[in-house]
Amino acid sequence: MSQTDPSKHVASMAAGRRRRTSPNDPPPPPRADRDGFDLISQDPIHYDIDLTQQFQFTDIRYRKSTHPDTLVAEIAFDRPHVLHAFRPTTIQQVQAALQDAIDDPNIAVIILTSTSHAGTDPHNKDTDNDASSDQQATASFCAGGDQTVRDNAGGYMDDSETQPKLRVLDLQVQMRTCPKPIMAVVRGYAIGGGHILHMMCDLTLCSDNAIFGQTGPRMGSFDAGYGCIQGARLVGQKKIREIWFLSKFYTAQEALSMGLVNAVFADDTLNGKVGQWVRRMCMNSPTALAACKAACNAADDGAHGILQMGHQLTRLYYISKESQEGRDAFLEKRKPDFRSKL
Ligand code: S0N
Repeated sequence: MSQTDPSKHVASMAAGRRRRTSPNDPPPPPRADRDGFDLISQDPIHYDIDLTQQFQFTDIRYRKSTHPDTLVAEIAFDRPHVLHAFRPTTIQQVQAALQDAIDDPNIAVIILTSTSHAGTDPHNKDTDNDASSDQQATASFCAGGDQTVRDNAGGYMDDSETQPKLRVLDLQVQMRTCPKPIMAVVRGYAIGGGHILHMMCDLTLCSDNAIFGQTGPRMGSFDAGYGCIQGARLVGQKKIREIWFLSKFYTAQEALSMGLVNAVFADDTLNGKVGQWVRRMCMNSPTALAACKAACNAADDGAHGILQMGHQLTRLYYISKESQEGRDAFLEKRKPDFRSKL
């Protein structure tokens, strides 16, 4: 798949900055591409590195794009036989991939999705285009905790655990504190714990076949943490209570109208739109995005939220001459002269 011509980006960024020749000139007429966003390529992202085998991942696919326009790590649930429901092993692998993506300076944006592809329609299981694929399963982003490994002793248990755990809660925190934008790309079902994971993402783009909902009260479970708190922040107190108390499902358009997702696209255009959104974020300042994310979370996350803001502040302070003077003075066994470095 071809990547964008970088000169197009320059043109797109310049589109909104055209100078008037005289102060009396009228402002340029409004255009759909006034800020250049519509000029950005909608080519789907080309992933040139597949790290799934290297990390010995069994439950997820982990890929990266190293093209400078699309510095993306994609983490995709890959358990289609259970509609990408997660077991502890799945969550551990998502956490390992996420940490790798956070630590990789060449990754700007992280995508959380599933291996469900265009053409798998949860409303009609017979519409899958690829007859040879196990994607004959209903399209799904994630159907929540795998109920076959739900243990009676207070959590989920598989061979990877020494005792039952609710490991997905650790993943939620890791996503929340991740300094890079995480975008959910949802096809089909985002249900239960899977729905909460999309809510934990900074952005959600979905196919018009997406279906959203919490099932906990029907399945004998609930998430009294971010599942309720972040949900209320997104859709409001009345609506999140409806979502939990009624445990019914919502269409993509309903999700859009209640502020649960950023945008809905026709299934066969979704990958291109994802490429467009990612390319714009890759043009923008990583520190600005990290600080905005920390600021959006700060008020709700108490001391932990302030910690995230403080992390960015301290990182920038470490880069300053003033901060380095403290270290240098210590190493040179002299009194620091901070004022000379202001
Ligand atoms: C999504 C639904 C509505 C799709 O229905 P459809 O299209 O009819 O497909 P099915 O035939 O039902 O499904 C296809 C195959 O997939 C299996 N499957 C689906 N979901 C799961 C699942 N969650 N666990 C295990 N298997 C699943 C089906 O069994 C079927 O397999 P076969 O073909 O072999 O029969 C429908 O599938 C549905 O309603 N699924 C269940 C959705 C659900 O309730 N999810 C779990 C909700 N709970 C959580 O996610 C809790 C998460 C959690 O860890 C947590 C977090 C914080 C605090 C607490 C908790 C906690 O667990 O308590």
